[in-house]
Amino acid sequence: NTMLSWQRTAFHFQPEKNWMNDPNGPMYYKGWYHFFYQYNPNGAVWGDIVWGHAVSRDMIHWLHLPLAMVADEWYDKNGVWTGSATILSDGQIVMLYTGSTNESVQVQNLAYPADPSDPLLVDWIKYPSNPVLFPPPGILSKDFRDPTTAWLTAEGKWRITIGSKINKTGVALVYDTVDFKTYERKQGLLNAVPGTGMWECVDFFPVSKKSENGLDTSFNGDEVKHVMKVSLDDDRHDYYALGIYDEKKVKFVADDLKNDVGIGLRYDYGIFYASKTFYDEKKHRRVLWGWIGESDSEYADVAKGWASVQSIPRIVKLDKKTGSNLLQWPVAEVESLRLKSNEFKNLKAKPGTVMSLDIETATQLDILAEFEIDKEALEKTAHTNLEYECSISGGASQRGALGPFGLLVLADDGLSEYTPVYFYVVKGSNGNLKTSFCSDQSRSSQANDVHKQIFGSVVPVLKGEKLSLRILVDHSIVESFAQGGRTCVTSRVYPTRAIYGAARLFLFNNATEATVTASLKIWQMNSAFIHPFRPDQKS
Ligand code: DQQ
Repeated sequence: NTMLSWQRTAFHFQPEKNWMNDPNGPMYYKGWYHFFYQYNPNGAVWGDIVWGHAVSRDMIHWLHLPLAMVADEWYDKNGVWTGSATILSDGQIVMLYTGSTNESVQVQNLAYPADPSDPLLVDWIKYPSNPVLFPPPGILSKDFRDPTTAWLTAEGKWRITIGSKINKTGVALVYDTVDFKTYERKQGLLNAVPGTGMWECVDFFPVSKKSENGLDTSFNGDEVKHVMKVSLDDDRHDYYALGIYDEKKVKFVADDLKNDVGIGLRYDYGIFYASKTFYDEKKHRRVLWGWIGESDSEYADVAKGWASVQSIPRIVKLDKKTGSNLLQWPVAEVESLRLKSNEFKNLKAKPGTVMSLDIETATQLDILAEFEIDKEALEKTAHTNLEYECSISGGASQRGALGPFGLLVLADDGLSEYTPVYFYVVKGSNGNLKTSFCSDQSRSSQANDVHKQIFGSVVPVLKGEKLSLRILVDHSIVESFAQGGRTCVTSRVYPTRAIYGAARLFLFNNATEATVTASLKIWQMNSAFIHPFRPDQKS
């Protein structure tokens, strides 16, 4: 359907056609980044799930490979579901994944490369004695899935965790193994949070308190905090907590139990689910992948013949300045797609301004922007008890003294369609400023079969910091990062007019009091030309 073909992204990973969901088994091996994903080879809706596979030198330019695993055994007949890779100390690769059996029981299975000397890892063998794990007593047969990457214990065993639920409490079960074939269930739970329901795609990894580098999953010690991430099936968002992992007690204890209810931070306040990290030993960083679904109708997905994209891989690290959240930032490799740039320095936007930024086309962009509110307005603005929450606000049209201001992306000339990505600052009753970072889809499209929510959350802004944002615009995806990645918001938008050459970019300030000074650098982005692998590219 050519009417809808503009929605295909140019530099976000997606298969050539059909449905995709969770990232699976990401890793770096013999010079190649490997990416597997939940895939329906038969259509643009979820079902018949198998493992798609692609490889890349830089996590931006991808080559599609044949399916890695299909549903050809009784123990994965109803789906080759999500799993993770572990690279053993001798370089061997172990893949654990969930199979939905012929009777729809969730079991864990082992697979490994048929030829470890093949850097592309094209062929996979399923362990002949699969499954290696069945749902344990007290766990329902459909509540046992998505094994993590394994990490080493002090006694030299490999440990994994698997998400589940007990009544309405989301839980992470723990198993130790030596050979990945037989497992010992550890008593207790790595973590459990009442009321959160089924935990999908648990991820568990260390982040350094000192270094900017990422850490191998097995790393532990005083210089480390642990991250526990769960994907909540009930509300389809990825939540995380920072905390301490006690290996002996087989327990993760979140730092902030009172505000968090154990697991209250979000990777992304927009559309971002079933995410998974891996340690990239080539560049010593921890990299996060997340599934970004559609927010149009299933009917539209079938018409366009595909559904879902993956986020640009993000580096994840501890925010050393706050100590209480992660930072996420697109891998530097995406900058290799930057083409011509435009710079705008110290643009003054008075209250109520909309200013066109003349940059030619505006469908494939990398935008960096900084904003400063004039001091006078900051001082004279009255304190208020009003709270601002992006998702229940009036979006970019709700005016306050100190916001909203930011950018209108994927806008058309007449502003019949636009997506504001903005800051909204409130001066609280104690005189402190509280900043929200939001993405407003309410006027993003003339189409009426698409979701038009307002996404976002509070973003910590420390003394002396300017407000800063980065936005990656790629046709139907807007991936936004505030304050170096403290708060991230990803949305899908489906304009009908602001497409191709008709798409524009505007600066806006809809505050009533504040004049805002903005400086921006905006790059046109090349396409990544993701395509099937051809043998001449092997070198
Ligand atoms: N997707 C997979 C499951 C996982 C869910 C099935 C999360 O393994 O729990 O496609 O999106």
